[in-house]
Amino acid sequence: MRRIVPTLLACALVSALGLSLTPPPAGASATGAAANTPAAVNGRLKVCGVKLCNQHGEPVQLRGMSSHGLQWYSQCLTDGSLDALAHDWNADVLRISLYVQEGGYETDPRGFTDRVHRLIEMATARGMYALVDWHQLTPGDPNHNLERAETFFTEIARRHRGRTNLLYDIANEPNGVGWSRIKSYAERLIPAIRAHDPDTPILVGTHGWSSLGVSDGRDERDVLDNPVRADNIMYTFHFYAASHGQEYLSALDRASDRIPVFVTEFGTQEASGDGPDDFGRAQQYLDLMARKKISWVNWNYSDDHRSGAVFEPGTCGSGGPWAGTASLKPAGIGIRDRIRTPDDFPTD
Ligand code: IDC
Repeated sequence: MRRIVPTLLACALVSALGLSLTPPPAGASATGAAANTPAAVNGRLKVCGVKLCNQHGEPVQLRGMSSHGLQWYSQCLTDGSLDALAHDWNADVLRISLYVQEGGYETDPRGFTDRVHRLIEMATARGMYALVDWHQLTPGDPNHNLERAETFFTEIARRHRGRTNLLYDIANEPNGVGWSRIKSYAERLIPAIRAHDPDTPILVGTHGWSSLGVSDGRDERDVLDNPVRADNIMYTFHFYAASHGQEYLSALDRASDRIPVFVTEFGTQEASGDGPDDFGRAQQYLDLMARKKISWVNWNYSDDHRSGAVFEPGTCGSGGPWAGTASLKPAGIGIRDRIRTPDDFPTD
């Protein structure tokens, strides 16, 4: 509500004064975002040193949710569920998780690209950032999907380049492949995107399932020694609190002093996205990310049976209830509480 009220007041004022509503309409920016929302307050994001900065050049931390795979859980992404995400959870960002394999993009490029267009519009209408996630996973070498990624991101970049509320995640979780192969993938794909959209920050997955190499017995030095040659990029880090302990936490802490890091996926449970939650360990990560303004996205906004899906099974099929905690699993209750805490978005 606190984000909606000023919009309604502004609309009432405008109509009381008989002002013209075009263009842009009251309560919306030129990009179509609602006023007084995370996307309107912060505007276009830009990587500044090792932080993510808003349009005022100030570091910000975004917090939000990832969808589950669009090929499985599109029914959890409705007007009602996204209203709840934006206005009840107060999320800043929706990660749109487009699997490439496993029945995803490769089976119907046109249909899935259109679905992503629509979800970008739905996130935008609610004042959230839209994080477009190219969810390659198996095979783990992102080069396997390079041509598909060029086709997909070219269309996304051409269509949405005027928006200021986008982020691109070009490789969800590279695995079974060394850092240098991921770097060369990024250095081929990034220019293809930049040709159409020079300004949107681009997030690059790291080796070992986006663990900065830790899951492969390596670490962030591979990236530090051989960074991607591109501006306005960040590196991604994923963790699952019940599986990934101090070694991962320390790597995130060290790396985020040296390179821009965005946690595009994490869970409070095991790496399977299931099993018992470890809220104590998760809290250590959340505290670290708050202190260093590391943006994060939690997995996932669906009613899958696994413990990491925030809704109880059956919620999406019955259309909610979306707001409040009635339909939430324990992980969902915890993560909603955390996302709802006030944002700290400096404006000068
Ligand atoms: C899991 C889903 C599960 C699905 C599986 C298929 O929870 O329903 O069957 O993917 O690949 C990741 C991946 C993410 C995983 C998630 C949980 O990015 O796709 O989702 N996870 O295992 N990395 C670490 C954990």
